[in-house]
Amino acid sequence: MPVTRRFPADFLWGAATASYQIEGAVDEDGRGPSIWDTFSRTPGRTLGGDTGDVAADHYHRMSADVALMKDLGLQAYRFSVAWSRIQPTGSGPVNAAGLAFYSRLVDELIAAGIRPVATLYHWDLPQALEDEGGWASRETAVKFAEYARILAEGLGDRVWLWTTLNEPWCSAFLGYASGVHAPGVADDAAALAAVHHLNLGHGLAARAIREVLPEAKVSVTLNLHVTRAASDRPEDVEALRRIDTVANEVFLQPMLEGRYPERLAADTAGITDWSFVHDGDLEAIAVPLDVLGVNYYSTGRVRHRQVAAPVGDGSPGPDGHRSAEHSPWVGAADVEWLPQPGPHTAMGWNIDPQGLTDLLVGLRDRYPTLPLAVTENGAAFDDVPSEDGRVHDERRVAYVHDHLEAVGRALDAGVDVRGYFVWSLLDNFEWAYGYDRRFGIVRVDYDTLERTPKDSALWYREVLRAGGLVPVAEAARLG
Ligand code: IFM
Repeated sequence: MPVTRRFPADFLWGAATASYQIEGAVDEDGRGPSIWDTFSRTPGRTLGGDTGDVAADHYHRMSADVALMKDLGLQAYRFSVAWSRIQPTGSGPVNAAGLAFYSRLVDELIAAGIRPVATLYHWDLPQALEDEGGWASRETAVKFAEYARILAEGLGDRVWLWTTLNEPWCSAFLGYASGVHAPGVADDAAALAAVHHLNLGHGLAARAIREVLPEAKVSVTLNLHVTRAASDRPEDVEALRRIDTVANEVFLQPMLEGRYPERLAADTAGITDWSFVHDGDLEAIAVPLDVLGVNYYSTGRVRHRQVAAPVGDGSPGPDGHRSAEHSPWVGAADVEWLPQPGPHTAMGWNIDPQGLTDLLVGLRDRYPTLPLAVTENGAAFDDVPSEDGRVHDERRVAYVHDHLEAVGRALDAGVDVRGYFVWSLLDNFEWAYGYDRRFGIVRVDYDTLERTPKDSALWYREVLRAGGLVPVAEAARLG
């Protein structure tokens, strides 16, 4: 098979999923309820009223799914742990059956030659902790570190890479500002408190993991927003700065530089006084990282708002999450998001691979010694099986191909990118969009729960075999 671009021999090829999106079995083996159980069961919160009750039934099909990963040649698998399986109420003793599930998963991955990459938190907070204030409460950060310690003790050095948080921007701003994600709160001050407690939780959890496992590799995954200003007019440049601050800098700077952005307090002055930041917190947050995980899907464009914001600014933003009434862009009310030229995915997100190159190069320029990994990248399309039973998802193949090219250009520029994880291994519960949006390289038939590798999975297997890009046209032949 022709190889159009070679990647470094030690480049890690993987796929990613998250607990609530695939596991199902929400009432089994002592698992406690999470905020996503509550949220998805609340009428009107998810498309079609979908819940993660069954999802892809991975909890019962884990061994077969690992066999599938092996068949696809994955070198690493990024999964998340459901906190409420480990501690049903988010604190207190370990639920042995819950821990045993992840222990088996890790063992089976290793036996299959696949490196386990474990994320501690991918949005499914135990409901009992939300009842006590959730991420708006400092106590949640402290409990998160206790949970991290339990996992480090329970899974130990079998985990190849630990990730504290997945996309804390979504947890804070979609969960507590726009409220389109669980717990569905619309309170800007709570969202900013959540930002800080997520940052603090990250730092405390990283320290707890390293106390148990001094050799552990620790990371965090951020969905950094690649946004551009509509013009170089000062007010548009200022609009971009405001978005960058609450989208990216509010996580990057505390985690990597031990400070909050200089103008953050002024930007958010009418909302909070940041008195929840205590002495010593920033030192606790700025733990050394072994790798920074980057999730990337699309880009955005902003300008200074010309007219007063309508109720619910409806900004699509690169995350495409609209709220009827509330914006996730706290402290940036006079910023307007502009539609991006296509093509778009089924999420309505524009396809802009160069944004990924720019992001990786920009991070290297700022943090030259920090290794990076693309921990999520992929696309939802309305793919349907053909009469031959296969799923010819050529648009997903092209999307992944072009974004791997973009990673390649970053590597050419000398950026230290260690790996790539396609989102997602399986079709799954896409949060507020329920099962309506399919991101998998493997199709899941939600009636039978049967798995069918799409052409993208077969093509990706060839990429992994070759250790580099193979032409998109090969996908049709393979399928
Ligand atoms: O499905 C999500 C995932 O849980 C987090 N990152 C973005 C994906 C696509 O929306």
